[in-house]
Amino acid sequence: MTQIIELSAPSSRGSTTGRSSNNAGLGPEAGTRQAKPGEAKAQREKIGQSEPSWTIQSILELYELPFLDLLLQAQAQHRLHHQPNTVQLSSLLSIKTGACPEDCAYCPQSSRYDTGLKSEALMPLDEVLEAARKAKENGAQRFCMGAAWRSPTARQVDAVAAMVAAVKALGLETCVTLGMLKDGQAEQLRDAGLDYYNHNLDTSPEFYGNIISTRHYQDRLDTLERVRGAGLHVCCGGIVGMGESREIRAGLIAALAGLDPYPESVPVNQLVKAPGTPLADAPDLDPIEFVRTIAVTRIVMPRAVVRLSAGRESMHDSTQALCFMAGANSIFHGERLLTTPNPQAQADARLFERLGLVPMPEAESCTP
Ligand code: SAM
Ligand code: DTB
Ligand code: SF4
Repeated sequence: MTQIIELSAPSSRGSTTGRSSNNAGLGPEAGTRQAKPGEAKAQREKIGQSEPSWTIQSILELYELPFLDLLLQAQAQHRLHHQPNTVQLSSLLSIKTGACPEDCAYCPQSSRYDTGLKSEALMPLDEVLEAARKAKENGAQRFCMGAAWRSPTARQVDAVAAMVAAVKALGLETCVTLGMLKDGQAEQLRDAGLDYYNHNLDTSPEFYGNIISTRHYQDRLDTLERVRGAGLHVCCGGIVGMGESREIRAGLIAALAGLDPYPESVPVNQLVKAPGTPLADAPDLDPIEFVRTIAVTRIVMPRAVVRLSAGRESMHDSTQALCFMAGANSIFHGERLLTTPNPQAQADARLFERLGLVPMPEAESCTP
């Protein structure tokens, strides 16, 4: 029996989930399947032990489902673990831009490529706070600060820890992405008030060497272990649309699901093709394949918040709508990602209105 069937089998999912995938979620019973905030957490704790371990083959079987069956399964899983029609809003700020020594083939901030990006030193605390205040006014719940570093020095972590403490004091959830961490740095950031550390696996172990040569997969895993060991929430995902095969995408999802436990937050980035990078002319990924990737991620990591991350600026509203149907429940909100454009807040507000989506209540967004 494949894991596609096991997903809906009463014995593998606990007593609250025992229904056939064919009637799950969207039929007349849909109302009774929507987890209320308190229930969702209790349900997850019950389910925790019995989640299947995913192989690349079983993930590929999900990918190969008829599109509508896949979407239905994904939305059904979504409704077991998350409040439907709610989307978490994070805002991003590049606190240190460009001049990165790493050679990530997708990244406009690598010093190895001539991308025309103007490098900027670490931002002063007051400017970071001003940006965080604005993000909060505009409805963001989480403020994510990104730095173009391979790995931060002790002094750089001191400076970022001060930013984390100040942003947290505004009543925002905090997230940073600073590259690889050394022993003790995750604990320092946690003590400053950090909620999430973002560190992406980016792609499958097999494909990694095609994209990055200046660090190894194991380096990423080691940092993720330090982050988890410090008790921080893990935000870890990857990028699709880098010319990889479906099997590579499945390999990425298997690697994410194999983290123990799997990340609380999983950003799925569609490559933003930055001029000057080796991937500037990567072939477009079929939007349906992108939606499939979101759906498979949702099914394989049902309790995670799945973030429809980079790439929305060039994505049709209908594709985004399908991504929400497939279980995406977080976005970056605000007109910039790190160095590239993101949809205008007004455009997102219109899309939410058209789709009947609302921002996720804060209590729901922090501890999935
Ligand atoms: N330097 C740190 C690191 O690499 O961990 C933190 C910042 S880095 C820009 C954060 C993540 O942004 C990367 O891991 C990658 O997944 C994503 N990213 C960077 N450039 C991208 C692009 N052009 N399109 C999509 N995602 C991108
Ligand atoms: C993540 O997975 N995606 C965000 C965030 N984590 C830091 C970054 C996307 C960057 C897109 C390219 C840019 O704007 O520079
Ligand atoms: Fe540097 Fe991070 Fe960009 Fe890689 S992804 S080049 S490590 S900023």
